[in-house]
Amino acid sequence: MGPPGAGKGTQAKLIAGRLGVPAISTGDIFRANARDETPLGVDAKRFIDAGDYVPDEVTNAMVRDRIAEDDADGGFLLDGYPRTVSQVQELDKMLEERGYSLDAAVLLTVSAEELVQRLLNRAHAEGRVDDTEEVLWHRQDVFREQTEPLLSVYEDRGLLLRVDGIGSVEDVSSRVFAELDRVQGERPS
Ligand code: B4P
Repeated sequence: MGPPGAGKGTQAKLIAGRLGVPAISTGDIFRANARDETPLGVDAKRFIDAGDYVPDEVTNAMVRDRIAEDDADGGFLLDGYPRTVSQVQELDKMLEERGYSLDAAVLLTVSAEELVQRLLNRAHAEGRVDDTEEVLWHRQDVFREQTEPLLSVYEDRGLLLRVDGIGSVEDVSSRVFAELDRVQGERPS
């Protein structure tokens, strides 16, 4: 978890690689669908370009299908999901139905100024023409309003690991690995 540009996608790939599980990124799935101009992609693109979240029903159904795939049998990492209270409730149901439980929720913390700068750099490098500064600030507001309330949910469950997301990609992943190793060491085997 983390605000837009915190490096969720960047770190998700590294963590999933280390754990040998798939990284399931809702943002990546939406973008792949948008590129292929599927009905899901065309629908999602309107929301993403405006800096808003894709509606919960669409996102939840997509995750439900994805975690039912064979490669998720041995565990998986969710990147950018859940992002709303309703997504937490749906994820809880999905996990319960399949007999799974969450090991940890990793939050990457980064200041809003650094985030907008990173995303402007990415927009420039990757030609994401719709990532204007106005939309990027709106994304930060949407995170504060809709996703920040989730942090206390996972904190209350004793699952939230806060990791400083500032520094090189390697520094941040070392911190994430150290936190994951720490909680694994503390749990009964
Ligand atoms: P995401 O794909 O999740 O993208 P993001 O929040 O913009 O970026 P992320 O945090 O993954 O940062 P990244 O590693 O790319 O979501 C895109 C959109 O999809 C959302 O806005 C929303 O509309 C929709 N969506 C996705 N999930 C949804 C859900 N569950 N419900 C509803 N809607 C949903 O890194 C960003 C940049 O920073 C990159 O350029 C990277 O190179 C750079 N960077 C990374 N780590 C760095 C570091 N340590 N130092 C400097 N730069 C770094």
